[in-house]
Amino acid sequence: MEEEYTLVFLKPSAIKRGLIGAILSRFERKGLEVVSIKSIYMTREMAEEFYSVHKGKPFFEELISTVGENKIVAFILKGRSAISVVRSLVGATDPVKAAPGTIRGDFGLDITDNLIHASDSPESFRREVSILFPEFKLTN
Ligand code: 3AN
Repeated sequence: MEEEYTLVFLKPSAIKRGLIGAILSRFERKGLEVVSIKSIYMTREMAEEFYSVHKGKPFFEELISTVGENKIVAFILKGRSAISVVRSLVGATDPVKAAPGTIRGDFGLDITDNLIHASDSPESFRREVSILFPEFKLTN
């Protein structure tokens, strides 16, 4: 598998708990390159667009209020099979079920406020990057 890009963002609760360094260091230790990093205010509109595939689901409102109208830290990572590597470091959606040693398994408990988002496919990466890093070009 060629080098690929993935997008990660830390949800507001991870920032409030002071977990930026602890989480980022796991990706760096693994050997992923931090291509870009930013701290941004995610508006409700951005959150609704970002999570539009979940619109209509019972947890949608809670999800939007968990991440919207608040500061997030987003980064673009690059490396061999970066999308699947990052998703395994992140762990299962429900932190109760996430394996110990994963980010959600070690730091989380709430299913909606599960600390971190990571792209699940190259298509998702392209869509997500256009929302959070509209200036990003694949030549980076
Ligand atoms: P993941 O972030 O593990 O890829 P997705 O894409 O299925 O999970 O869901 C996006 C976000 O929606 C999750 N990070 C979580 O915040 C929330 N979510 C997903 N499934 C549930 C659920 N069953 N109950 C509550 N919140 C959920």
